[in-house]
Amino acid sequence: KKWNIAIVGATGAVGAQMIECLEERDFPVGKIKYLASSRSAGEILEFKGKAVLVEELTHDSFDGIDIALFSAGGERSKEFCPSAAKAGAICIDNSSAWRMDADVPLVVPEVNAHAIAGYKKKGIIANPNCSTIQMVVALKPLHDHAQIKRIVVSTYQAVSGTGKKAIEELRVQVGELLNGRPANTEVYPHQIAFNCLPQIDSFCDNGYTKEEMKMVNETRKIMEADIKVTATAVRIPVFFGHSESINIETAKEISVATAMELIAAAPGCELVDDVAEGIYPMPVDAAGQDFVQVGRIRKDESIENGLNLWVVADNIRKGAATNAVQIAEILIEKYLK
Ligand code: A2P
Ligand code: 11C
Repeated sequence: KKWNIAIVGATGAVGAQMIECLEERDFPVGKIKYLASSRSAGEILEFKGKAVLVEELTHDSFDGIDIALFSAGGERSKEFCPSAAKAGAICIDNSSAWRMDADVPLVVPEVNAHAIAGYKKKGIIANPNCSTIQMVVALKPLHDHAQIKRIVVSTYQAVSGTGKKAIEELRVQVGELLNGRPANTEVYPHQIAFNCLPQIDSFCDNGYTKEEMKMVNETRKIMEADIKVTATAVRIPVFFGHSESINIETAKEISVATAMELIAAAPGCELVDDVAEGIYPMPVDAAGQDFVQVGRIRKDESIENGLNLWVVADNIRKGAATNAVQIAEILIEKYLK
């Protein structure tokens, strides 16, 4: 059986990757529909070498669609997922719009694939924030073994997380500054080239950013555990691949050797940890890959049961598009056939 798919935000950074993931993974696509704003309507993109017209997203876009992959920003998801679901399309939404809704499952297949069953309530499945996805993929095997009590995480996030305009902003700023001209800033509140910004998204009343609070709340929902989480999210001038310095405190003791074995065997993880050889995860290596790379595993010697890890993944692939397509694969294999 083949499935009719809509990509909402097909012209965006994540939308383009969703298209590529469907092609690469040979997803059984019947009809494909590309949706974006009126600005891009009429553009021609491709699917498996065939031309596909980009259409304007409207409430009537979803007739005959089985699965709609949304990545056009939270406002569009809030407005259009209900219309898509009403028309019979199951929405897999990459925005933050529905993630914390109790009637919407928030899914990372390696961690809580069983939650997909909850799609029946609203016809929507939420794809977590990229920083959360890579963290829970790496921590799930450690939690199952030693029960994580607390997580302290600092992120080093690529500009592609903000979208295609931010990729362009970094590229242009680097050129301007290298040519002795001032950097023009539009997407970010400050220069991003040769800088780092301890602000991702806007600030909440508690002094944390929304991005930091997503890591707190989404992690607890996906892991289905009462884990304490505190986060600092930082934007750095890297194009693709988010990095994270993660400290965990566990209820039970866990040795570095056991942690390495668990990570090496865990679905979706790749152990990249041989410091004697200078081997550890880096965004330049993780970009273009689907594995979450984990390295620099070492004891936190300041507490009884603690570990430090360095975790890197392609934020557009596993952090967004790949995770969404994996959810769609499980949906058609387990629930829709
Ligand atoms: P468009 O290219 O027409 O603006 P990114 O995250 O890389 O910035 O991409 C955002 C995606 O969301 C793009 O595909 C963009 O389409 C789409 N989008 C933004 N605003 C709207 C809108 N009002 N209606 C439909 N799609 C939108
Ligand atoms: C970033 N994590 O890197 C963000 C992008 O909630 O889906 C994704 C925001 C989200 O800027």
